[in-house]
Amino acid sequence: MARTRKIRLQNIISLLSIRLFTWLNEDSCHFIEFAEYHLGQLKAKIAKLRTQLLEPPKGSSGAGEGFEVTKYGHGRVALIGFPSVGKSTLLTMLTGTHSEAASYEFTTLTCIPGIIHYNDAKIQLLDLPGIIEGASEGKGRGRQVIAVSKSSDIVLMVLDASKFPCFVCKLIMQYLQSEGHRQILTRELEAVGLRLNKRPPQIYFKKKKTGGISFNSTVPLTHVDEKLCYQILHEYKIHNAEVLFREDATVDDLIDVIEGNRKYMKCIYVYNKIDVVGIDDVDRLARQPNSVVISCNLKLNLDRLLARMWEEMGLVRVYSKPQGQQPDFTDPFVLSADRGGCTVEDFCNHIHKSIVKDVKYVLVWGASARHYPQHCGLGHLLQDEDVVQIVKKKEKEDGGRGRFKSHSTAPARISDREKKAPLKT
Ligand SMILES: Nc1nc2c(ncn2[C@@H]2O[C@H](COP(=O)(O)OP(=O)(O)OP(=O)(O)O)[C@@H](O)[C@H]2O)c(=O)[nH]1
Ligand SMILES: [Mg+2]
Repeated sequence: MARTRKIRLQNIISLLSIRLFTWLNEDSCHFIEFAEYHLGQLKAKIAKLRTQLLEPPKGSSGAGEGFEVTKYGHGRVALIGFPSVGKSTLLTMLTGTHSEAASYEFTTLTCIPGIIHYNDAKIQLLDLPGIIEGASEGKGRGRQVIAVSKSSDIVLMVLDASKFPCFVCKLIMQYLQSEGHRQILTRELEAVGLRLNKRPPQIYFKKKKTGGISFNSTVPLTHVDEKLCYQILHEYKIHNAEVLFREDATVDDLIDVIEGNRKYMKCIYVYNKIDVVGIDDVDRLARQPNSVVISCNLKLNLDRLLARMWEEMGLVRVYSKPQGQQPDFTDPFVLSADRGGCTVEDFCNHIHKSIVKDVKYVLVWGASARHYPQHCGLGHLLQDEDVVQIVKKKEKEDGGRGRFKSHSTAPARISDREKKAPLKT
C-alpha cells in the first residue's frame, strides 16, 4: 500500500519537474515559486514514507535473517558492489581468508569476515553478496547487505573498471537518463539513509513543546525560505521548533536533519580489473575524487588502497609507557574519533574505566606534544603514534605537605600526647 503510494508520489515529482522545466522556458516566475514549494513538500512526504517502509512491522521482534558477524579488531570495513566485480578476490588478497570467487554472478551468498593486519592494528574486512538495483527495497539480499555496511566504519565500493562508461557512452547515457553502477549504488544507499562522503548539514534543529516555530539563518539562503521550512515541518506535524541555518542548505538537507537517522560515512571507490582497460581510462579513473584503481589479478596498487583506507579511518595508535621503562611499540591502544574519541581521558578509559579518577597528569611524547615530554590533562587530544605515561595521584598521606611534613611518629599536638600515669608516692 505504502509502496504504491511512494511510486505515485515519485511519479508526481517527475511530472512536476517536467512542468517546472516548461514553466522555466515560459519565464513564468509565479508558477516556479509555486512548484518549488510543492516539490519541497513532496520530498518531505517521500522521506517520511521511506522511513516508515524501513521500520520493522509493529509486533515483530525486529530480528530478521540478517548475516551480522561479531565485531572484531580496531575498525570495520565493508565491501559492497555489483556481483562479479571482484569483492571476494580482493578479500582473499588482503586478508588471506578464502572466499569463493568465480566468474558467475552471486558467488558469495553470505557475509565473510577477514582480518587485515596493518600498522599494528587489526581491521575487519567484510565480503558481502553483490547488490543490484532495488536493493534498498529488498531485492536480492540488498537489505541485509546495506544493514551490515551501515554497521561498518567505512565502505569500499568495488566497481568494475571495464564497465566504466567512456566519454561517448557517458553522453549517450545522459541523453537516455540512465546511470552508471556508482550512481545506482549511491542512490540505493542514500534511499536507506546512508550519506557517502558528506558531512552533516550545518542546521540546528530542536523540537519544543510550545512557542511555535522560530526560523533563523546566519547566511543568506537561496534554496529554502521560511515558508518552505514551515511547510516541511508541517508535513512532519511539528508545530513548535527552533531552526537555525548555519549554511546555505537545501530542502534535502533540512529533511535529513528533521529525520535525524542519517549515517554519514566515508566511502572509497575501488576500481578493480584495471588490467583489462587502457592506460588512458586508468588515468581518468584514478583522477576521480575518493577513487583508487587496483587489479587483484596482477596485485596492482593494493598497498595504495590499504594506505588510503588507513587514512580515511583516522585511527590513532597510542603506546603506553610504564614509569622507568621503554614503551611497548608492538602493542598499541587504537583509538578513533568515531569510536569514543582520541583524548587522554578516552585513552585511560580504553585501559580501564577506573583509571581516570586516579590520574594526576600524563606525560606525552609525539606529534601532539609541544615539547618532550609535555605534562597534559585529561582533555589533551592525542595523535597517531604518541607515547603516553600516566602519573597517578599518590595515596593520601598524613602529616602535612612539603617542609611541613613531619617524619616523626610523635603526636602533633600536646593534647594528643598520651598522659603518663601519675607518679606513685
Ligand atoms: N581481469 C580481472 N579479473 C578479475 C580481477 N579480480 C577478480 N577478477 C575476476 O572476476 C570474477 C568475479 O570475481 P569474484 O571475486 O567472485 O567477484 P564478487 O564481486 O565476489 O562476485 P559475487 O560474489 O558474485 O558478488 C572472477 O572470475 C575473478 O577471477 C582482476 O583484477 N582482473
Ligand atoms: Mg563474492
